[in-house]
Parts: sequence; C-alpha cells; structure tokens
Amino acid sequence: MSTETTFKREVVVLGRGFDRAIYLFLAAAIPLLVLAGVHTLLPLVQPTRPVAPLGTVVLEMKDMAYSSEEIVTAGSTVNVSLSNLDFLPHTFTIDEVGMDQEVPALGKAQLTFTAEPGVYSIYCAIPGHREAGMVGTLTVTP
Ligand SMILES: [Cu+2]
Repeated sequence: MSTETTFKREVVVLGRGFDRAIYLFLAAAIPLLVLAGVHTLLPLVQPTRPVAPLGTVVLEMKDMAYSSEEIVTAGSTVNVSLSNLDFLPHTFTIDEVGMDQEVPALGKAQLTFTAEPGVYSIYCAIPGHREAGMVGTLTVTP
C-alpha cells in the first residue's frame, strides 16, 4: 500500500523533472545542432585548401625543400600552385625564364609563365636555402 503511494509520487516528480530536462536539452541542443550542421556543410561549400586547376603543378615548400624535386609539364604554359608550410619565406626561382616568386611564411602563390621545352633548374633564392638542398628541376615537354 505505502509502496504504491511512493511510486505515484515519484512518477509525478520524475515527470516534472523530465519535462524540464527535455526543455533544457532542446534549448542547449538546437544551437549546437545548428552549429554542427554549419560545420559539416562548410567544407562542402568552402574547401580548406583551394583546388588547383587541371594541369597545375601543386608544390609545397616544407622543411627547406620542395615537395617534388622533379616537375614535368607539357606545353609552353606552366601553372604552379605554391604553398609554403614553413615559418620562413621561400622562393620559386628559375633564372632562365625570369621567374623569381617569393612566398611568405605560411603563404601561398599562384604562378603562370611560359617556358620553351627544356630542362630548367629551380631553386630557393633565400640565402642559404639553395645550399641546404632547396632545389629541383622543371622539365617542359612540347
Ligand atoms: Cu627557401
């Protein structure tokens, strides 16, 4: 008998608390869900890394080196997308074509230049970097 009474009272108390809990949960969860949705959709709308156009050489500058030491491109127009991941500036320099592009620390640069078919030396013109091995070759095929 007394057990039944206790049970009913508990249900009533639990019911009130439960409604309040749902309300608080929704009040907290809805903004979070909206934020989560925005975060989930954002990369689809705005990629964190820019997508390089087709035919573009994507080159990273990291730890005093280019991510590819040998680059081969076809045609006289060369497109290069540079990302400097180091905390110091680097350059993409090819003397024969008059290219000398500095990329600031953690910066990016897009290059378009023309080069006759041939093999060209690439190096970083920041003092000491070429000597440290920041070099590469660009081969342009017809
Ligand atoms: Cu450098």
